[in-house]
Amino acid sequence: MKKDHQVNEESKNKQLETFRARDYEHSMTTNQGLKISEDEHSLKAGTRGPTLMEDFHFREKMTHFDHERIPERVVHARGFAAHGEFEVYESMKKYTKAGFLQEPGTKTPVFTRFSSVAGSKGSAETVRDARGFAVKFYTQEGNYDLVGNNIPVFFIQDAIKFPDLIHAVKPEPHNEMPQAASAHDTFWDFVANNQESAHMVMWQMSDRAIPRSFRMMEGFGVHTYRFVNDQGEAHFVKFHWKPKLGAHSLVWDEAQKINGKDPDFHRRDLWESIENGNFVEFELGVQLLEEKDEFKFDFDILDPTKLWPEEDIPVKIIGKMTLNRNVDNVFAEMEQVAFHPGSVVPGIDFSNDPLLQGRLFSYTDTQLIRLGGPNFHELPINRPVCPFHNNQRDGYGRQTINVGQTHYHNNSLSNNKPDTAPEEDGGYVHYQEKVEGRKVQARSDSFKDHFSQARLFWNSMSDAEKEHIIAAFSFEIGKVNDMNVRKQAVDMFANVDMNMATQVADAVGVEAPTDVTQSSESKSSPALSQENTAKVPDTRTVAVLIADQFDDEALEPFLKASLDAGMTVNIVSEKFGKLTGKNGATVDVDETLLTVHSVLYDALYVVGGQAKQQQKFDADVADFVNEAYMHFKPIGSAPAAEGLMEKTKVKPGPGILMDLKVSGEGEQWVEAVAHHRFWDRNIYA
Ligand code: HDD
Repeated sequence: MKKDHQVNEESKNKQLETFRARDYEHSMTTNQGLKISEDEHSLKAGTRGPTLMEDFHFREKMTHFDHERIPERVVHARGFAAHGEFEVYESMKKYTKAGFLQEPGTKTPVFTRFSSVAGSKGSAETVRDARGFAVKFYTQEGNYDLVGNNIPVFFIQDAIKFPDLIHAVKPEPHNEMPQAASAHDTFWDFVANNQESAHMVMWQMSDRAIPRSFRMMEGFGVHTYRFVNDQGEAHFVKFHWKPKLGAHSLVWDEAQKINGKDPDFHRRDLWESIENGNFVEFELGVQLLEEKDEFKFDFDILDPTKLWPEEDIPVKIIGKMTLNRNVDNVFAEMEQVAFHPGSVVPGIDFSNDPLLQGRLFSYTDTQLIRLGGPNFHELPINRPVCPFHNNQRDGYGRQTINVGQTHYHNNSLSNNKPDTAPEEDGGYVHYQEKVEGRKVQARSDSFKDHFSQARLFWNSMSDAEKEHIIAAFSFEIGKVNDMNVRKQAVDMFANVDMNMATQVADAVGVEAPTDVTQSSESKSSPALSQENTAKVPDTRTVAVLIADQFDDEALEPFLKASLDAGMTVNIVSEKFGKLTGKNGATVDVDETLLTVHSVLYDALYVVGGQAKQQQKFDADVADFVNEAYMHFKPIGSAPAAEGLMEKTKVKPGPGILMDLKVSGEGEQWVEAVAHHRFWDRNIYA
């Protein structure tokens, strides 16, 4: 029986529709369907008397409310998700029999959740942290979950250490501080005493850990997986998601301020992009390795603290994911979605990476407590779009009414149904890797080099990225109270780069490392630097700082060029309402200098004008501009804003477009915005 993989990408949406309830179209009832006549006053013995037990509506409403929280995810509690589809560009038939990867053009519904790792459910979003990147593909052969991060390596090599890592990074147990931050004693104590973390910590201290947007970060499956084709031949594979908008980051000072100005910055960005029709695109890439090449590298391909340099093993782009639909209900969809790296389809298999092996246990286990029992697969968001049948029964919240006398296998009463499927009919058969070995609790010697790739990463960074890493180490280790832990952490990173560690030592007040040998790795991988990423103006946010009697001749062509290039423009003034230009053009104010802040925008255009409170307006605009300047952002100013600009710190230099009167497509402006940040601006001059 051949399956049709040309799935309608709407299949998941259609399935979800059968569960949607539009309460707002109906009268109120109890959960038993009884119409309710009163929802303001509980049933009392007299208007001033006690509430009566028989008020079943009060009891039901209150009981439900009392139980409406579930445990947050033990990690990745703070996140946001969207629906979309995945489309194949190139058949992977040669490598895998996975049905959804066979034919170019095949579309599969997906649900993708991005998250930060350490913070709790209500934490701010632009913290320094890895970001989760979990994709559920609803294929015709069952759900396939690619549960990755925006960093291609991990802190530890063996899953048994995961509880230790997470205990160390989460708020400290005696005072529950700090929230959503790795800048504290226990994290750095863990790092210094578990040096396998070196490579990932380098990424964590880099700009990668403060992404500008969920839409502007890469995703990685991290582990080595296997593709298996219909001949039973296997390739090792690593998965990559490449954002069409490129990988871009915030500045640390900006990230911290955003956490106050808009703690929902990343989810708002994702939500609004989709609402505005700016659908979010990531291309899926694979690195493929023949089995015979398993031992060809100077690292172990099973070690999750190692990446495969793209220059050595190219990333083949095989398809594209487009996120194009926001959820209807955050709890029902995002909170109840259950990902699991063990959810695979025929043609995708595991490797012996000991981190992956442990994850295969942990995810179902965590859902049992988080979602309250073994039937979480029946929740609408988790249901496969293909049928599912087995002899599993009962348990809390069971919804399926399994009909029939038998629920065991083998049986004769039901003709041995549901029966297993042979491989040729789509039955999953584990890859028959030959394994030999003694039962030992040990780490392979091939996993013991912790610093070469940490240095490869360092070697690959631009000067600006290196500066940011040194500043991040200085901040984080500077927040550690125990001087001994500070010293251990600094010493550890002298293995990566002595000069870097010496600068950090100086900043955090410990002695420079002496007895440490820096890694001799001399290679670099240009693909690891965000300097080499895609730079486009699309969806960049621009604030226009403006008041009445503005220069309409400057504004109009500017707006046109910016909007044509796909930017989102906000008119920001001292108060809401309409502004009128010198020549009579009018413009509506979108935000005020009170409701928004410089850190919430990618770029500024200063137009100025006559404000009601001119002095205050000028001072607020100067603050706005100065922040953007210190955050290396593109700033343009209209000729009439010259006086206003003189009140700011801004000096001519990279990304500063004074007297900007856009004409035509405004190439210079568009290019500046696409450039993202001008790191070569000397902000202290
Ligand atoms: Fe994990 C959640 C990614 C190692 C145990 N993990 C979780 C999520 C992501 C990752 C993206 C959030 C899924 C969602 O949005 O619901 N985890 C990773 C990556 C890892 C990794 C890329 C290393 C390569 N994780 C890892 C290990 C263990 C776990 C080694 C335990 C052995 N992870 C969990 C968990 C979570 C989880 C406790 C918490 C909530 C959940 O699973 O559903 O089971």
